[in-house]
Amino acid sequence: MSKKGFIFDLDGVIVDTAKYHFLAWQQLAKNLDINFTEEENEQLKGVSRVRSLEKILAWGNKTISQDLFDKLMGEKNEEYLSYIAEMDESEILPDVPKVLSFLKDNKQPISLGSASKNARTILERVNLKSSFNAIVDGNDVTKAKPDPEVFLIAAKQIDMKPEDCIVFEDSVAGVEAANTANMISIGIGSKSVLGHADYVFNDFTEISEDFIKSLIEK
Ligand code: B16
Ligand code: MG
Repeated sequence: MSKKGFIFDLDGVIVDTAKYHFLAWQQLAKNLDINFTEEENEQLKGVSRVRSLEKILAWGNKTISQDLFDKLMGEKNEEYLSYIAEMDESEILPDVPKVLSFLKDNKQPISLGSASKNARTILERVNLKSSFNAIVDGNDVTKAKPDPEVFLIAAKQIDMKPEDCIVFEDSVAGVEAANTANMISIGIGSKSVLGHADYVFNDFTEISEDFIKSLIEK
């Protein structure tokens, strides 16, 4: 069988941590008297921590000092980590382990490509760290998605050319990053949001082994 590089986003693809980000950002917004909605939280998917806080402050028409900004970012992360600490394997999204095992059995290199600085902790919690040949996350990049940097580094770490890589992504910015990197983009979510991806599936239960084989042989 030929070889392709498979790059997975984390939040929204492997686990649903958006709900924990939401709870932590909501607490922060409440303390600042800002009304923060689930719709707004949707717009923070794939967006870095710094940029997320900038957006929340802009929605609430608030300006704060750099010191307070840094303090709030720290507090938000502490709260987020308290939810992460409770995670276990039951939070892995349906059929993700099946797809990872299929790729491993067929000797396909696998990398993580996430914006999160907590990616390694999350993978450890859900016991998936050893499924990845490389892990590239928010600590390894200088430019956030939609910049392709995270996926280009991931491709390099698994010794694959960008055009031989396939990216699974749930965010608009992430799909854009994969497209810019000249990789095949597979959107996980709704077609109405991720219409710019090469393929879109609601979740991994819709992705067949035959489809993955066809990508490998492409
Ligand atoms: P952290 P992904 C992203 O992860 C999340 O979708 C986004 O909501 C979050 O703000 C970002 O990570 C940074 O996360 O605060 O843990 O560094 O989807 O790229 O895996
Ligand atoms: Mg994501």
